[in-house]
Amino acid sequence: MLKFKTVSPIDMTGQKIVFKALFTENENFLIQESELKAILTHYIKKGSIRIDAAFSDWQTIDSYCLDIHNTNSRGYTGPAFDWNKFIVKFKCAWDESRLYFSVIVKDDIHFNAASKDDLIWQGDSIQLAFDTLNTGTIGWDADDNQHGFALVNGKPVSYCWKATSSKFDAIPGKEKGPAPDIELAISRNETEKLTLYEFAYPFARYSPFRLQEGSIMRICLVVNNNNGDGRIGWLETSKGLGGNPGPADFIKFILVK
Ligand SMILES: [Ca+2]
Ligand SMILES: [Ca+2]
Repeated sequence: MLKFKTVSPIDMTGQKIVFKALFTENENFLIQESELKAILTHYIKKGSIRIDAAFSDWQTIDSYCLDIHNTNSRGYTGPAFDWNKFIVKFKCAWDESRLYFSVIVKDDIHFNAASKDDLIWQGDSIQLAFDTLNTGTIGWDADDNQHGFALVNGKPVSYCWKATSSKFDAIPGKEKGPAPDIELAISRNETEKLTLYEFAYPFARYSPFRLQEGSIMRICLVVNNNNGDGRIGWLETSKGLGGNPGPADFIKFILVK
């Protein structure tokens, strides 16, 4: 194993690193450049997070930001939107049995009028996909999943567009549809213009990923924006979900203590 230190902490902002290896036998160099970036997800003591769309229980966890630098508006033809007005801060954490997310969305107008749960992505909403075995395939694979969360007419809604295959864990009934086993709270603060999401994935929803220090998968988080006149676009942690789907572009998601 090769240990090294980075100039600044590893996060979603890529740091360019260059590995240079000298082979003494023939004095040839091997130079490899790569961009180091990842979401580091910290352990939190079991029972410390309450799913209530209130975030005082997340104070010890650092947040990641998505802003104008993370926008994608593919397919949108409406009036120009100032993406400085739409900002997301999110956090993630794990304990021995659940994977937790909190997402704060600064959004002047919350709009989601989905007539069916599988259409929640067209309004203000979250889409979250896991590549649980970190395979990074070009298209979807049996170990990938995709869920969504939205406040529709004041009511929190969750939906599973793709579940991981039960061949990994023999858990039956993992198919498209509502995901009531994901504990979910969403609230809207009209004074502050904030939409607050908090949710926890149980085993059936992250399996075959394992909750232990050093576990790695790939994820993509998309936060859609609609102000009442169609899906303007979205903020994303990477490509691979809002547009052409597939985990090849997803960002690494690493469990640390
Ligand atoms: Ca909470
Ligand atoms: Ca909106």
